[in-house]
Amino acid sequence: MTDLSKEENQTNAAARRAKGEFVRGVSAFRNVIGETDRFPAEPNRYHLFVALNCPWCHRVTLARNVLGLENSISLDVAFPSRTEDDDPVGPNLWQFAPDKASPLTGEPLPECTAETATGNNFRLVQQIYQAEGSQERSVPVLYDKVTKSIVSNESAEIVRMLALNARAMGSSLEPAALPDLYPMDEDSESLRAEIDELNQYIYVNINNGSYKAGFSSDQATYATAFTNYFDALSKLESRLAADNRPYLTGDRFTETDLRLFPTLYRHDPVYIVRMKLNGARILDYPHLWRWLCRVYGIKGVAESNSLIHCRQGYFGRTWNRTIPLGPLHPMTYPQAYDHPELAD
Ligand SMILES: N[C@@H](CCC(=O)N[C@@H](CS)C(=O)NCC(=O)O)C(=O)O
Repeated sequence: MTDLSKEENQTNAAARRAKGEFVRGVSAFRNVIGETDRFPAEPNRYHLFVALNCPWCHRVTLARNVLGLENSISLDVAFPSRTEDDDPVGPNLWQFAPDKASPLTGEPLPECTAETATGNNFRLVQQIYQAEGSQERSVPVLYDKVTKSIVSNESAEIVRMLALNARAMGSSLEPAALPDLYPMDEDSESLRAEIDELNQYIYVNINNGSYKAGFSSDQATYATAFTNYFDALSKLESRLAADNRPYLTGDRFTETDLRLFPTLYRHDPVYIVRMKLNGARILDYPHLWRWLCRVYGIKGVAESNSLIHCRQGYFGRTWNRTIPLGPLHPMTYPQAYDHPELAD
C-alpha cells in the first residue's frame, strides 16, 4: 500500500511520464535503525551522503542538526551540479567534487567533500549503490560504516529514525533541549495522527507538488499542481493565523514543521522562478513568513543548508546556464529570514 505521506502512487507511472507528468520513483533501501540487530542505534556509526540543493536531503540535515547529532553522524556533501553529458560514466549523476569551482562564486564550495565513508573514495553516489548491486542513484543515503552497507535512502524514514533514536545515537543536547519531533508517549496519540495527516497533505501538495509543477511538461498537470500548491499555502496560513500558534500543530516544533521547511525556504529565492510557482511569495503570507523565520532561528537550522548550493543546483543546467541573482527586495536571501517583521 503506497504511503502517500512519503511517496507517489506509481500506478501507470510510465504512461503518466510519457504524457509529461513528473512522477517520483520509490526508494528501495528501507531498513530501520533500532528495529533489527543488523543496524543498532548507537553513536558514531552512521553516515549521511547528501546534496544541499536537494530538499529531501535538507530534511535529514535538519534532523541531524536540530537533534544535536552533527558530531555523532558524519556527513559527505556532493557537488550541487550533477555530471555533464561528457562524463565518462554518464550525465546527471551526483558527484563528489570538493575542488570544483562553483559557477556562482568562481571558487570551490566549502561545504563540498570527497566520499569519506566507504573506504573507496568513490567519485559518484551511484558507485555506493553499485557496490551493493543496486541501480539506484539518489540522495540522501544513510550509510552504516560498520557493515559498510546502505541502511536507507528514504528521507521520511531517516528523519523518523533519528527522531526516535537521537539519545541512543549520541545526541549532544541536554534532555530538556532535545526536540521531540514525533512524541511516542501515550498522551500524544492524537498529535501523532495530526502530524501524519499534515505530513501527507504537505508532501502531496507542497514538497512533491512543487516538483509536479516545475518538472511537468503538460500544461494541465502544471496548472493543477500550481493551484494545489497555493491552496495548501493558504490553508497553512489560516491554520497558523487561527490562534497565532507558533508551529503547525501548536506550541512545539515537530516533524511536520521540519518537513515543510525545505520547500518554503526555497520558494522565494528559487521555486518562484525555477518551478514556475509565481502565484505569490512566502513573504505575502504573514503567518507563514513569521513561521519560516521562527524555524530558521532554531539552533542548527541555518547551518543545515545553503542557498548558493540551491541556486546552482536548480538553475545550473537550465535556461542557458545563467543563475538568477534575485530577489533583492525587500532584502536578499537568506538574510531576509532573520527579519520576521518584513511581513508586517
Ligand atoms: N523519496 C526519496 C526521494 C529522493 C530523491 O528523489 N532525491 C533526488 C534529488 S532531489 C535524486 O537524487 N533523484 C535521483 C536522480 O534523479 O538521480 C527521499 O525522500 O529520500
